[in-house]
Amino acid sequence: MKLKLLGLAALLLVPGLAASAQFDKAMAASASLTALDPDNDGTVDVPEAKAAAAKLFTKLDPDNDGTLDAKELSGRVDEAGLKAADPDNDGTLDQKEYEAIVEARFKAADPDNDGTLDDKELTTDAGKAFLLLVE
Ligand SMILES: [Ca+2]
Ligand SMILES: [Ca+2]
Ligand SMILES: [Ca+2]
Repeated sequence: MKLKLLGLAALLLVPGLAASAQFDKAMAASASLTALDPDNDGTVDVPEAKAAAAKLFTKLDPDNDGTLDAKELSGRVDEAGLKAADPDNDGTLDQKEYEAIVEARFKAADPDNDGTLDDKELTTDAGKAFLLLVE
């Protein structure tokens, strides 16, 4: 059910770029990219990143209290990162705070600034840091 929803959201949000070059790119995509790219255009855009992050957030939050503490984050966000992303300073991240880190890492991993991450961008250090939060 969730997957269906994600697909629908992607359909609504992705502009009609139906180039065969993109299809080729998608065919050569890594497993990470494939999982993050429900619309199969060969790149991860912000809505796709947020959808994946929301899914992982739920998975990381077994006590279901709507926040992630350092233990639940298990190294995905280090102590300094947690502090920086936690303005209310309660030692946990709620989904919005988590999303903010995802967006920051997305931007850091997108040096060409086209608003999408391709397979190559995902393999950089910044790309890997981003992947930690979404898969
Ligand atoms: Ca995509
Ligand atoms: Ca929790
Ligand atoms: Ca890019």
